[in-house]
Amino acid sequence: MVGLRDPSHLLPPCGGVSSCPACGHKGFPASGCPCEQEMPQASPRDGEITSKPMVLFLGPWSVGKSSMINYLLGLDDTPYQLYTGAEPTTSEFTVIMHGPKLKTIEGIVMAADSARSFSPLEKFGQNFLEKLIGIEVPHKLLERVTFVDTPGIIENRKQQERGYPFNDVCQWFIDRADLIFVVFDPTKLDVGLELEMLFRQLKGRESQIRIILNKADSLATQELMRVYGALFWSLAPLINVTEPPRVYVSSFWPHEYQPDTHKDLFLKEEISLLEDLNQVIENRMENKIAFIRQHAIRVRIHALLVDRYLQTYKDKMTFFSDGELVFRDIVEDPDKFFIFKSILAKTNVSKFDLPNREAYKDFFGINPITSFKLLSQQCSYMGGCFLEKIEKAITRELPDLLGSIGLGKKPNVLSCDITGCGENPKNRYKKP
Ligand SMILES: Nc1nc2c(ncn2[C@@H]2O[C@H](COP(=O)(O)OP(=O)(O)O)[C@@H](O)[C@H]2O)c(=O)[nH]1
Ligand SMILES: [Mg+2]
Repeated sequence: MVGLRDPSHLLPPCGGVSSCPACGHKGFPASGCPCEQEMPQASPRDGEITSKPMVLFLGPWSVGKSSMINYLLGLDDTPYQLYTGAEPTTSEFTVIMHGPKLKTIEGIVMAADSARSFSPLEKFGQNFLEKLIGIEVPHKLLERVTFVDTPGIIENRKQQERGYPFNDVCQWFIDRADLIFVVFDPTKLDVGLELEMLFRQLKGRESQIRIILNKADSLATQELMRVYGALFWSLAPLINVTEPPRVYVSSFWPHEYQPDTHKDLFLKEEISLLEDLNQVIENRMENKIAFIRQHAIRVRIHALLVDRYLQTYKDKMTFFSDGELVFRDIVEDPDKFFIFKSILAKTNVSKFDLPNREAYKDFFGINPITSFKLLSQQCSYMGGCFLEKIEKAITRELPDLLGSIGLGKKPNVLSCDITGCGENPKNRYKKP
């Protein structure tokens, strides 16, 4: 294992001067308030819950994402090889999954198959489905994990030109990924708007992020150190966590490293990355339960907030009031009515879990307040109350389930597949 020096001293101080509306956090960077969460998306479907762990490859174009997948799966010089090149090559989201024989599956087919975890992607429209491709490969590693290759970020291209909501699609994958490799190469460390947007979307998924400084074989050791420092310097304002993310420095392709480069380091880094991948595969059940619990927490907070908006609306309404005006007043300035503060005061909600209040303007623009019922009215004699049930799931049932998995856990065959089952794991896919 390589002991990387603690690079936290490289992190510049938080640059912003504003304070977070959600929690009063001072001086957050341009990438947004660290305390605000996204609103809950549509409920997870069965296919998503039973799916294999997903590893997502993100980053600028031509940094070696497709080459890395080819390398990890040993696909180079086989008919399954993903296309790579120095120009922006991948324009599709490619899902590489296990299948009995090599097969390409069109996006429309994947989205139509409700047994697959990708059917919710249909909501991003036909233009996107044309840019979604599935490849089934009979590879052992893919029995346990699914890889997703993405089109690289191109800073000078406007999002609209892609013809589909690129950021929303990325967010969908980010929310579900068990491991997110954000790949860079030494020539593309500059941070532009698209990359900044990407890191904003990664907020809340910091523990899944691994930064890869790829193509390290193209630099001599001293130059590599400079680039490593520059990478942290560029990324620090974009990541709102005190602990710096794990950075893997190596060259993930099958060719020999250049003579004057730090070969031992690259090999050790690669082994660490494979161990990391193995951990994710081993923890898949825990991660799924954590995903469902995280979703339940968001749904609960959302329900409490909508309830608070509705209660405030009912309190303000008189016989002569114009409902539309009353509610607009509330939604324009929820703080005047202590909507968010009262949730913090009355319930055990963390201020860091509160969603972005601006999003509620859009939410109520689409879902009129009058279409909701108070939580106190959402109880039935047999079924109990909605709020109590979700609280029981968050505080008791899901943690109990997690505990029972921990107790019953045995080492599985898979760990041997990747690491060789020893103290010093072997990389099966590395050149001899
Ligand atoms: N020197 C070096 N070049 C690499 C490495 N990995 C990929 N490349 C080259 O970088 C270019 C872009 O690779 P590609 O996988 O298509 O990048 P993507 O756009 O991020 O998927 C190709 O010409 C690759 O041969 C590496 O580890 N070292
Ligand atoms: Mg590519």
